[in-house]
Amino acid sequence: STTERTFIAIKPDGVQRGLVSKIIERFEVRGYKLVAIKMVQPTQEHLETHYQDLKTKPFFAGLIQYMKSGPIVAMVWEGLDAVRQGRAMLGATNPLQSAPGSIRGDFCIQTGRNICHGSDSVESANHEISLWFKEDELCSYKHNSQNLIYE
Ligand code: DAT
Ligand code: MG
Repeated sequence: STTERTFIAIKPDGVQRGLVSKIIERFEVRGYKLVAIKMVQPTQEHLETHYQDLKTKPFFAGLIQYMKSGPIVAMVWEGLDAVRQGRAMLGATNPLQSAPGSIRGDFCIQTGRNICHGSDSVESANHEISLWFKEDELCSYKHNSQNLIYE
């Protein structure tokens, strides 16, 4: 449906490297609708909840350390197949496997500094959106271009 939502975040390295506008632009020009955005300095506890499925991985501590090293830009984007297309637009987890033209494939090199996050399923998107945003931070509105982007 055209109201599918995904949680996309620009990680601390993406912010520090000045890639915020470029990453937002990818989603914006494609036609996805921005429904929430904020800059946030996440806490250890919040990040451990966000990445709870990875807590047994050897890289978990380093991942949390990196993710709390500075502010991130948290966003919700809405549109047709937003979760799956969002993942395709970010590229593979390991940037060495991310196709050129994807965000990771164009702007980063190593898995542990891959500049952006995107939900991997509709279920995790809903979970992540409620973890990062309060209900009243999500804006429901009709995109002016709705009838030009969708038939
Ligand atoms: P993704 O971010 O593509 O959903 P993931 O959920 O498997 O990937 O892992 C979350 C993040 O953890 C990933 O963006 C970067 C880090 N990570 C994953 N695998 C890693 C590894 N083998 N070494 C270091 N960091 C890793
Ligand atoms: Mg993931």
